Amino acid sequence: MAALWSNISVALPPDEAHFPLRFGDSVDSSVQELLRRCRRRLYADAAPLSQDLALMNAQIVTDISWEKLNTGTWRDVDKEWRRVYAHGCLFKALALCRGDPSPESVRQAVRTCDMGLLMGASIMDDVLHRLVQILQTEVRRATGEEEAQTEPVVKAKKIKLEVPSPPIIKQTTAVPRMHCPSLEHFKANNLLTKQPVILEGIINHWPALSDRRWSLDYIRSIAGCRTVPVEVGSRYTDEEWSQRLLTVNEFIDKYISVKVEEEPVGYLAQHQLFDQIPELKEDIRIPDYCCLGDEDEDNITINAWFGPLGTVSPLHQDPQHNFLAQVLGSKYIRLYSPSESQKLYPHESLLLHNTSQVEVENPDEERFPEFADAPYQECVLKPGEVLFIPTQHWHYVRSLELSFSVSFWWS
Ligand SMILES: O=C(O)CCC(=O)C(=O)O
Repeated sequence: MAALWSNISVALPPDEAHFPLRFGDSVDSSVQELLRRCRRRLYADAAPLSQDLALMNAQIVTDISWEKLNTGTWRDVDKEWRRVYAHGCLFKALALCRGDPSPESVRQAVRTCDMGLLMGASIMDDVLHRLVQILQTEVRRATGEEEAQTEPVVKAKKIKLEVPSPPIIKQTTAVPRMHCPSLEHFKANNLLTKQPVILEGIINHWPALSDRRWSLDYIRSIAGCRTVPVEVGSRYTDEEWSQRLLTVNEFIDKYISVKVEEEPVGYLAQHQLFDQIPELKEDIRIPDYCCLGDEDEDNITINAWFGPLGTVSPLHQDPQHNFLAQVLGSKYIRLYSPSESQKLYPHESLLLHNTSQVEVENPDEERFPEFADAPYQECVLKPGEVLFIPTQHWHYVRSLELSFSVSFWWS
């Protein structure tokens, strides 16, 4: 474990004088003083009592700043308090790893870094990213040792995937398919005309589909100990829908490795996942066709959609073009042109105005009589296939089995 601290030290400024702690006036001077104390202890000796105090100070900073982050709307949260929170998480994670930390303390430190990454602002050239990578390597090493020491046992929860027969797609409604069209062909026939299409053969070279093929075991090994927000509930329009913070391992154990009817559906639908866990981002590539857009690569939003059989994204539309790439499992997708919006009965509220009130596969014909008249296209998207969803096209998505998709929103 001494090796762990020396690896961590390399990621930190060499001494107190090079460790910046500057905050705006909105941050109380007592909190700034606490942060200075955390810094002092970091470069002082590693005696247990000193570390207990370091942990206590850091905990007070995270508690106070957490209150500030959770008051009012997120938009109005003062960025300085997000910086304070990130610093608090940094000092807390460091205090947890000082001396001879137990594997559980290191796991807790990973969780603390993730909280800082999710809720805090980026600080000190992304120090939390660098720290979490070092800690993750340690968790993997410790987990490997633990597994080697335990007798092999039959895994408690066997993955039970019930694959229903996929819906039959009629020729008249099927989304057309193309194999590796040229950029010019795609631009003329799909982008400019806003026509959906399934692109085949364009992501087979992704490591996620070849030499680092994504599977539950692979995802556990890369991201198992990381804490991520998970959507709980069958769809985001339901009253009881909520978000929870879980590690990827907890998410898999609770929502994926069980029979779907026994548990509420959990969906890891995340805009930040690939920034939070760059190792996963290395397994995918931005489709070349995105270069036809007006914006540069940094403005492309990459989303992860990881969940069990039965996740549903209600019929909705988004303000950008979308390449929805299927990596694991398959999904049933229904598309409606924006010109059909009236027949799709969008919610009245501003917040949900981009979402239809209709349950696509079980519509209430009395409340939504015109829905049945809206023409649509549909498909079953399989691993290695990419669906182009033009901007504002309504889309409904249901996973037919354990599934991981990656979407790219671009303009
Ligand atoms: O895969 C899903 O469940 C939803 C995908 C989606 O809505 C999107 O990429 O915009």
